[in-house]
Amino acid sequence: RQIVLATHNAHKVEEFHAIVASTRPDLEVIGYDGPEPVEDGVTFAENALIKARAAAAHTGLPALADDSGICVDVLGGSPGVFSAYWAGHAKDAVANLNLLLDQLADIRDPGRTAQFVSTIALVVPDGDEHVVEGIWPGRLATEASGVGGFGYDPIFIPDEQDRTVGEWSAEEKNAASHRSRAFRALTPLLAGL
Ligand code: ITT
Repeated sequence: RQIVLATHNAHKVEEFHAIVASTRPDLEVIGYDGPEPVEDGVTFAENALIKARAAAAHTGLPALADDSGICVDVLGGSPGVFSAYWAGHAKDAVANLNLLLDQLADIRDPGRTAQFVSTIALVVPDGDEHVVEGIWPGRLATEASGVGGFGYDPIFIPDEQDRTVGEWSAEEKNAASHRSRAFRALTPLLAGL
């Protein structure tokens, strides 16, 4: 069964391929290079639905989209839906995480708590729509470390861990991440596909 993955983020593509291969190897995940809709939702769920609806309409296939980000408690949940552009319009991951480190420069543990959130929308062309969420709680490190993953991974330390996700292998991240948690929540809804 084919399913289209509505993302232009190569890191998400790689992670979804690995997560789907280990849980639903019968699903064939197809990339999406059609028009990119304007993501003007104010929640992860709205943006995930905008992306999945556009891909389902364009391809005629069931479509998955992930809208995700990091939510820092002391910042009231920011960067949240603005995670990709936190330091400006260019999607500059290093500038984004450096700005976040600066914003938390005066905050010590236990005040550095944060969570990664992944919201996945599934849109089936006949009209069925589902939204699920995966949350990965942790805290922000005081400096970046590691070259694994992408985005804020080099400054995020999951609960009960002492290394940033930047220092984890892809397999370790995919077994524990917000994205894999969201995908697990989606599994029963994929059963009919
Ligand atoms: P698409 O919209 O094409 O899927 P995007 O990167 O623009 O790609 P989002 O709008 O969902 O996707 O922004 C997600 C941002 O949140 C991403 O650019 C990172 O800054 C951050 N993020 C999400 N998941 C992450 C992860 O697993 N590790 C590190 N940072 C992550």
